[in-house]
Amino acid sequence: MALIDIQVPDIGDFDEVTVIELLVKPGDTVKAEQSLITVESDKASMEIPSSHAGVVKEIKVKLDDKVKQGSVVLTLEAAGADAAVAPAPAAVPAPAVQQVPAPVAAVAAAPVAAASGPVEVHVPDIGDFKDVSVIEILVKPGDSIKAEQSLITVESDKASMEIPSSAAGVLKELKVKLGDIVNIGDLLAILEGTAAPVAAVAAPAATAQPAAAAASAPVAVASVPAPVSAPAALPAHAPTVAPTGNLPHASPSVRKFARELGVPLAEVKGTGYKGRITPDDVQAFTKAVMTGAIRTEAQVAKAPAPAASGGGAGMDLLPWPKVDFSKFGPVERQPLSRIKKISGANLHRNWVMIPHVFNHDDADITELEAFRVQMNKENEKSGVKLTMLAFLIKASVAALKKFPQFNASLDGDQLVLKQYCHVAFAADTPNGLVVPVIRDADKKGVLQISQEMGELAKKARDGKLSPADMQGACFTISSLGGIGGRYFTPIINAPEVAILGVCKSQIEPVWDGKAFQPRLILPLSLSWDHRVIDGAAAARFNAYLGQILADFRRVLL
Ligand code: CAO
Repeated sequence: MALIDIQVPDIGDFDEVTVIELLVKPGDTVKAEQSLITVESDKASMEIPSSHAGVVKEIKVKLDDKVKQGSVVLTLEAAGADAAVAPAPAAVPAPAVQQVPAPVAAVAAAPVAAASGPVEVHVPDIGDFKDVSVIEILVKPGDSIKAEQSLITVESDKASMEIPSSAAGVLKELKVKLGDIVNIGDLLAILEGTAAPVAAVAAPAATAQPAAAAASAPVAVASVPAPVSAPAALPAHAPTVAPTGNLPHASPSVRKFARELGVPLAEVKGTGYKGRITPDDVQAFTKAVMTGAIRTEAQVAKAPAPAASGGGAGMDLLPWPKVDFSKFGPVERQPLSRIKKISGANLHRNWVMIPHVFNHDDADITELEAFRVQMNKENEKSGVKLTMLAFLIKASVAALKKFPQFNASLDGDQLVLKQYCHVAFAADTPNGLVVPVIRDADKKGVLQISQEMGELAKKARDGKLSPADMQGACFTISSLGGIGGRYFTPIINAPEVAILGVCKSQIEPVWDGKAFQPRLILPLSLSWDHRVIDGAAAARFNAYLGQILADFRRVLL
């Protein structure tokens, strides 16, 4: 198998063109004359075909590279008969657009216009291209046209090109419309006014270009096989779709304009003929990005993952710091537990999406704790221990009944007020945090709640909670009372709208109007969703909770 360098063939007067699309990748099997890359000048885009069949070994160009005749595009491992001719890459077929003259050349070749009166502008020599479609009209009657200004864009199955005016003047009449098929010599437009002889504007170097191109490119365009499917270079794919490696449907000047502005054309919705992207589309896209109405895919990719399935705030945060901790000392890596991964994602979403506010308060539980201790002494033999958390659940139920907006969830623009009262409690387990639910806590006594809590806490520690054990909560309590601390700010367990954090009670001096009394004070921390709950309601909720805990008889009221 011989390795062949596939080079850019004679592309006429195009000195240097930009690689705008790679159509193959290493490992691809290509046929002779199959398009390998698309290149673009400021007036035309064209595909560069392979001179041989074989397997692509290495691509030698990348996007935005400038190439010209003789530049190596890729290395091919030639197949079959091609291998035999491998050493002779000179037999490069002409690129699809090879015989399309540079527009300037076309200007030069056009008849010289009269200095005044109507001037006819015809389709210049566009090489071997026959029956090309008008895909874009770039001017309208009444426009002042400069010599060499592009009038229309035409497209063959391999290239699109802009056809310039051979004279200056005011456009009186356009003789073609979108979708028309045109050929060399067809009347394109009539100008009047200050017509300028084209000889004055034609680039002399370009004058001989069509002929030179034709001469240096004996392989006729006709020998380039028609593409198997839709035109490969300019597919009319939905512009909103992520880039697929195909070019968006836009003329070279529009693409140049987009490049200058840094607009990703693949994301622009074309409103032109057959979905083509117009300069206005590029401008509208730029404006929309600048005003924040839309984000480019690059911006979206840089932003963190959406916080919830319903979309989320894409915050342009800095990437997470990557630190090689071993530089600073020995480390050990442990994978996160399944629970930590799941709860972490939920906590993150809830923290980011819910506007949390925190209220802290104190409850005097002196009498309640004395009652609890006494009850536990009396019921020692029952095996069920009354816990402070069970009292807190029962007290919360009373507060939820009094302030129904705490027993609610947001659903779009609606508040779902729940007629039931399931209360969850956070349980610390060796594998991470879980949140089992006491169902219908409003229908249960503190003893039953204590018992169920004990069972659920055990199940949690044993990793045996079922999904049903952790669903349907209206409100959650997170108690660190058995551990310590004063106050904290628990994260709301969405779609609930509030969570109560409880810390360790301790004896504190409380002024009774005459003297300081030693009282058992329980610190309460309420986190609430400000979209649903107001600060005053939160303060009332906490105060009411405090009153109940101070005198549990109020639960009966
Ligand atoms: N103040 C002072 N002491 C308290 C107290 C409080 N608020 N709450 C409990 N205690 C005491 C109990 O009386 C008990 O003491 P005794 O053994 O002398 O009776 C001791 O602390 C241990 O209580 P406990 O923690 O076993 O029981 P509990 O009912 O208070 O809590 C459970 C059960 C499952 C909630 C708890 O084990 C737990 O997992 N807590 C951690 C929850 C958590 O991680 N929250 C943070 C989540 S982040 O939002």
